[in-house]
Amino acid sequence: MSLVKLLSLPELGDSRGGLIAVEENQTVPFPIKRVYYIYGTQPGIARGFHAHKALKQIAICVSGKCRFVLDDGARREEVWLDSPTKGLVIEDMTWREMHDFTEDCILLVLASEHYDERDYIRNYDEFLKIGRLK
Ligand code: T46
Repeated sequence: MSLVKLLSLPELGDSRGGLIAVEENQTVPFPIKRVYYIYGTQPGIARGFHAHKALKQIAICVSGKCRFVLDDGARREEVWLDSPTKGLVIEDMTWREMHDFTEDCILLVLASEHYDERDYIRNYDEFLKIGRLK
């Protein structure tokens, strides 16, 4: 199975413009405890470069685009988030990198847990080691 799991978010807009609704335990397969957004990423800057032990997330580029790299220690796959209708499911124990942000990119993230730095694995070798123990 592919590491890239995309939710297709239905467009509810009309002639006035776009509208997309995202609902806990319906569109998103977990209770949403936190929402954050990344914007104004400077040219040439890449972000991420970590995994989470338990956190699950859905990432949506509500404006602009960026390229995600996902890695489970055995496979590395990439996907462009280039539409507000695409929700990328990022499972726990998945290394993620975000590259090639456009100037107008607003990356919205829905998270299954509150912020906890102890859940981060920011070293790739440690990520591989913990993954092998699981
Ligand atoms: C992820 C990708 C997609 C907080 O204090 N609270 C928060 O909820 C978040 C997300 C971050 N922070 C602090 C932690 C750092 O001092 O904000 C700073 C920047 O976070 P970080 O370097 O982890 O940002 P990214 O863009 O590398 O990663 C973020 C999320 O942290 C991460 O969970 O999966 O976006």
